[in-house]
Amino acid sequence: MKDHAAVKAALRAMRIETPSWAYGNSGTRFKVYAQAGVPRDAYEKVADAAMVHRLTAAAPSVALHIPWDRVDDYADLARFAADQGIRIGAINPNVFQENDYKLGSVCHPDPGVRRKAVDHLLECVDIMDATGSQVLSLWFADGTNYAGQDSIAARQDRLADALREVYDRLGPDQRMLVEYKLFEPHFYSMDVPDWGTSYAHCVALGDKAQVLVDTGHHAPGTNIEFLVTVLLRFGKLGGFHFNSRNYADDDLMVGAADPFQLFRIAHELVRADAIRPDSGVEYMLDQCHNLEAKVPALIRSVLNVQEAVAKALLVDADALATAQGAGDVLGAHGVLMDAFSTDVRPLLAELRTELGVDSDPIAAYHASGYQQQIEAARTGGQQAGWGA
Ligand code: PSV
Ligand code: MN
Repeated sequence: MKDHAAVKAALRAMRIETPSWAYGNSGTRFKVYAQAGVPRDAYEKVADAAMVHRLTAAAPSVALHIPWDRVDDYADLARFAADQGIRIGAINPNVFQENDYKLGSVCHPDPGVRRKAVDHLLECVDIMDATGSQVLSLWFADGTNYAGQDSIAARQDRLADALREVYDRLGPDQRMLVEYKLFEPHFYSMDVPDWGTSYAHCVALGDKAQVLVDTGHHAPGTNIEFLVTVLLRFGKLGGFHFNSRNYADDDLMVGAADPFQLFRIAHELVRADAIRPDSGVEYMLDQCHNLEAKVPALIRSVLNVQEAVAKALLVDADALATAQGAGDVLGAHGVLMDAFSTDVRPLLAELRTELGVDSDPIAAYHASGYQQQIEAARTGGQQAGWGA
């Protein structure tokens, strides 16, 4: 087992980004349940994200989704974030919520719609410039529902052209991450359905393009730690959208459905020394809290990631290598399971005390009065969300 000081040092450095949209109302296609105190604009979302960071000391940035988080002055929003002790993280363009995008965005058969979509992506690079963000996080809802509906090949060409134009606009310190998703909203073909498609486009584009792995975007049974390992090997793992799923893209709290899977992914990340903030791998959450209160759910999610990573950091790498080299199947598996079975909560509590935050951030949230404060203050106006 690694010594605890080294484990704590690695965890102290690790950064987890929360998504602005997880602070808003969400639900399913059947119903969005509104919650009291939900933010009404990007500033209130940033304030909530800052609260998560104040209590965890581990979530110093918040991702924006445009136009959900449109403001008049992005530099001002970035200043507000800095005043609150956090910064603006990835910028996520939204090219899926307008009627024009029914048949796609950058892959749409109509060049006029493609132009509109690419212009929005370029606008998001301007927002990166204004906020200091270094990550453009791309996800395309593009795809088709029926065989023959459109040319799969032509759509790939259109995708490549659009990505190229946006890639060429990126500054020297900016990157684009290309997220894939097996299905939804389309059910016959998606234009970026898997990590192979994303990887191939990123390789063609160059070093500033990398793959984003959303843990909810795979076929059931996919070995996510395997593809993470391959992407790491080729320097093409740009980051994660962490969440957990039981069925499809459930967007439940990370580590809730399958903590062992999260640990297995974390083990590969630790092995590749990719937990460091300068590793180039972005640790972002992408979740929807349909039933549970948003801010404590995001705190819980940050803690869940830390628990998985702490266990992965505890893996005895020497013992594992020895057992693997000797072909000791049960011994090697046992080394991993020993780490997974360790209760890391005392170690994390100790770390938090050293960092000057409460050893139990969720209890600290409930004791803080913040929830009552936002519920009292955020009345009137339009709550952020998917139509509550
Ligand atoms: C798509 O399902 C996705 O994972 C993308 O990252 C979007 O930006 C996000 O969800 C919207 O909630
Ligand atoms: Mn995602």
